[in-house]
Amino acid sequence: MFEKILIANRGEIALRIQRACRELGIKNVAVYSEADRDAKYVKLADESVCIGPPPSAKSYLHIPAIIAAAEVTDAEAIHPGYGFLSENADFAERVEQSGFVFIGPRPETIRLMGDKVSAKAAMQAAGVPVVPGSEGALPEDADECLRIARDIGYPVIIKAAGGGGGRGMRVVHTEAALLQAIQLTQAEAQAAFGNAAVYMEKFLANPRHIEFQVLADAHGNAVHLGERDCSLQRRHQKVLEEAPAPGLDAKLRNRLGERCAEACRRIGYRGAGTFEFLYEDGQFYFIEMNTRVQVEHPVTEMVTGVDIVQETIRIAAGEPLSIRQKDVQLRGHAIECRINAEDPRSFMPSPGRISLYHAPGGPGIRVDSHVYQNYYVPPYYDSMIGKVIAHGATRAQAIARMKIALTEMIVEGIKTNIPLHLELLNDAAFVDGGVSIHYLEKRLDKGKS
Ligand code: MV4
Repeated sequence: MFEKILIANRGEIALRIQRACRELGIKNVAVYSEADRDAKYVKLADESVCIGPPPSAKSYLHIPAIIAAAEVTDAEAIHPGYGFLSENADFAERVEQSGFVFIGPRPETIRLMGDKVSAKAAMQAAGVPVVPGSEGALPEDADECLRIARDIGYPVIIKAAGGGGGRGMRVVHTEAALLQAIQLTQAEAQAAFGNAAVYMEKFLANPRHIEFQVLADAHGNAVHLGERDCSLQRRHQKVLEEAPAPGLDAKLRNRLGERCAEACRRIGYRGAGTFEFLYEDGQFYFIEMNTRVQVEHPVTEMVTGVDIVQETIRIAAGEPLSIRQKDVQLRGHAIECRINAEDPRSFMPSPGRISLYHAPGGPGIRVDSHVYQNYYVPPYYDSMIGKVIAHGATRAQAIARMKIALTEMIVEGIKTNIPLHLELLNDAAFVDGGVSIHYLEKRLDKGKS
């Protein structure tokens, strides 16, 4: 096992990785920008290194500064967390070329999944059901494109191979609009990703977003940890996630989860990964794979008892998975609310000093947050200040516990989205379970009129 790990991230996930290191008996090194000098994860770290000024491009995204920090502290491995450099194949490569272990998949795997065309082809070849669409990237020939769209049937969606997470997409409803939409998406893709390749899929009107968590080690073992329903989102930012997905039956879960685990074995996947699916009319359609630990990993930890972050570290150290598929039992239900420093109606960021702070507690409540009373929320980064996770024997109990927790929670001096969460937890359609990816935005639109 490693003796010392450098954590190339900030905020709650830096603290989360630090806790995993402590439990494994590994020393940790925090890196921080000048804006994060007073952050809790910096104070609690065994060692810390300032890597630059506040803007991410000059600190948390600055590869030479991070590698230099690992060199001066004599760390053996680098954990990237989520966001920032976590899915940057060039970073993973440079970490390894510098003699450190990158805690995550091989650079080739990150690159394969970063290109959504090659990711989809690899998963389809490995037996994962995908959205019907073009075979690979769209050809130059206009008539060919028209024929492909006619075969799929309108509406279709054009997506950039270099996109993902909602960037570089365009829905097309009629044949008359197709060719211009392809050209526009290609031009945008070239400008945004330096890759003009686009592909086409059947556009699903009202799906849910359900994702499967997997863990795979370097010895060919892979397991799935069930799924999360992340349908409640606004502008491609998840707001509330839960596990398991309401109404999904165990047979379908295990069938699809095993397909994902088998795909990992086939491609030699290593580390934690997430298979993103759209789910409509009882069918799963793969769209993308994330090659990192995700923000919402705690709901899976709460229902499986598996520490996903510790597993990523063990896997990177070459150890076998600590669990087999038969050891993975789902217990109860978990919900995560992302707490953001933002106006609950306008969604404008609300950085500033937290003048009063009380974290919730009680049965089944977990709080993953780096903030504290008098902490100054810097304006430079993501507005998420933490996550409240509620576990219960049933979904109804998890909802009830979450409502109690968020009612107890006090965050003053900045605005937060806690009022929005409390509204959602009382919403009849949410309480029923199984709302689509468009539900929250539609509900927010109605509130305006
Ligand atoms: C789709 C889709 C409907 N049909 N693909 C958006 C993010 C990116 N990961 C894929 N996305 C979508 N792909 C087909 N064929 C609708 C979306 C989509 C979406 C997906 C997941 C979560 C939220 C979303 C919000 C809007 C659109």
